[in-house]
Amino acid sequence: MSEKESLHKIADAVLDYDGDEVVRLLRRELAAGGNVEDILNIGLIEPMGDIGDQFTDGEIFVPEMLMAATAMKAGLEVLRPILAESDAEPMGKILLGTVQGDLHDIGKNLVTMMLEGAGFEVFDIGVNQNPEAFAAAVQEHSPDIVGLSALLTTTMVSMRTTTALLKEQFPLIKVIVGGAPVNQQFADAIGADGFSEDAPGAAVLARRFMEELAG
Ligand code: B1M
Repeated sequence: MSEKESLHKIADAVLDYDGDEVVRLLRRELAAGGNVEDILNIGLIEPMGDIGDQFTDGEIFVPEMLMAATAMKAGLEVLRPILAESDAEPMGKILLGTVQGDLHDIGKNLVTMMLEGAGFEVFDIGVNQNPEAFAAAVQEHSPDIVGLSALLTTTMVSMRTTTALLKEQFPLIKVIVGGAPVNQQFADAIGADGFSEDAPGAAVLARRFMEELAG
């Protein structure tokens, strides 16, 4: 079987909502020396796009979307130690969360892993966090950067209120936003310092901000 075929088998297992099979195939792929980035992109992220399309087309409903997410997350947990591997001195502290009204956390979890891999100490406060919860967590952990994730067009408004509150209470803090409906234009409009469309990009952006903060 070619590497491409074996990666598509992982994707098929996500589409079959079969987390055990995802984990089994993924471990086999890693043992065979498979490329981690390809495993992530082709085996785990691509099928979630297909799941979204099936949901849009009315072929599946929320329970199926949740089962696919559970299978994908099982695979992500196998990759976590590899993605988060870092020998570097802590680069800085970053606080991450999904904004109020939004329960999507796979993208945020991926951002967490990439940031850990880039040498950041990450405080992940979870999903459905209101602006006050972000502000309280900043007070508690004193991060250099705050990252906000949103997957719904309806929760982007919470990104705006959270950014506004953080900027009012902590003017020096850098705010990064991301998630499928978010773009640079929106980030600029709400006064965020940065936007990244994916997890590796968020790590690059965060490193750049740390260099700027170091002066
Ligand atoms: Co939801 N859902 N969902 N869902 N869901 C979407 C987002 C949707 C596009 C599906 C669709 O209609 N095609 C749609 C949103 C439409 C819109 O607003 N435009 C949608 C909907 C409508 C809903 C509900 C409203 C459905 C309902 O109840 N009728 C409901 C809302 C619940 C709520 O949040 N209040 C809902 C529920 C769910 C589940 C709970 C069942 C489940 C989430 C499980 C979980 O996360 N634990 C789920 C899922 C799985 C999806 C899809 C299928 C997959 C999302 C995903 O994990 N993608 C999604 C369809 C899609 O995305 N095509 C969909 C993989 C992940 C790696 O990508 O999260 O985009 P993503 O993260 C990327 C980037 O966006 C970026 O980096 C990551 C990759 O490197 N990124 C950042 C993310 N955060 C970042 C932060 C950064 C930087 C980059 O800096 C801080």
